[in-house]
Amino acid sequence: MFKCILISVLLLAGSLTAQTTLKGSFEFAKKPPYGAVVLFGEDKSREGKAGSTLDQKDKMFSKKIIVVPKDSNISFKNSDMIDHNIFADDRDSKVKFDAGLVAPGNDAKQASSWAEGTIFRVSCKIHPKMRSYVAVASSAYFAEVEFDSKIRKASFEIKAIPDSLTKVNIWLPKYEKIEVAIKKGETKTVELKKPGKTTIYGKVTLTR
Ligand SMILES: [Cu+2]
Repeated sequence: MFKCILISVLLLAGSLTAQTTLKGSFEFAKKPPYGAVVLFGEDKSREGKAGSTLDQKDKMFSKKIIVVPKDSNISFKNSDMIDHNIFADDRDSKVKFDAGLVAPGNDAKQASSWAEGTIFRVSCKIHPKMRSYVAVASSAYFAEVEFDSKIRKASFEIKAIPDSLTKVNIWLPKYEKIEVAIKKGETKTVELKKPGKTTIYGKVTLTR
């Protein structure tokens, strides 16, 4: 009996230490994009599970970028006192839909059947300045990173990452997708580029 408890405690301690935190920071030379998504793409445990909510308040989307699992849904909520519309007509990803008018206090649900890794822009036809990005990712280990056009720097953290996950994926709208292997105790810096271009727009430093 005692031996059994001792083994359980040891197993529990083992599983606790087999987790790490990823800390990272972005830095851009000029105006940054809206946001970035950093994730451990090997994990797909949220696929088909609970959806994500993107709210609208004060004529703004509540997030600049949002992660939504594949085969789930995204709920566009309206917390303003005025009507909003949500649509996507994204040239790069070919995502196209129009959720119609969303009245104050209501929401519109959109199924997320897009492929893992899809990133697209959503906007409001009534308020052309409103903009946000949706990234389709089913990992439970991710960070939604928002950038301020004036600050040009942002940091993030992903906690309780199992040691079995070794690859970090970094996605930014209109940028080249990055995959980098990182183990416990390592620090790596990666350059941020756009497809077909040699210009370095910024960098991201990761420490695990
Ligand atoms: Cu609007």
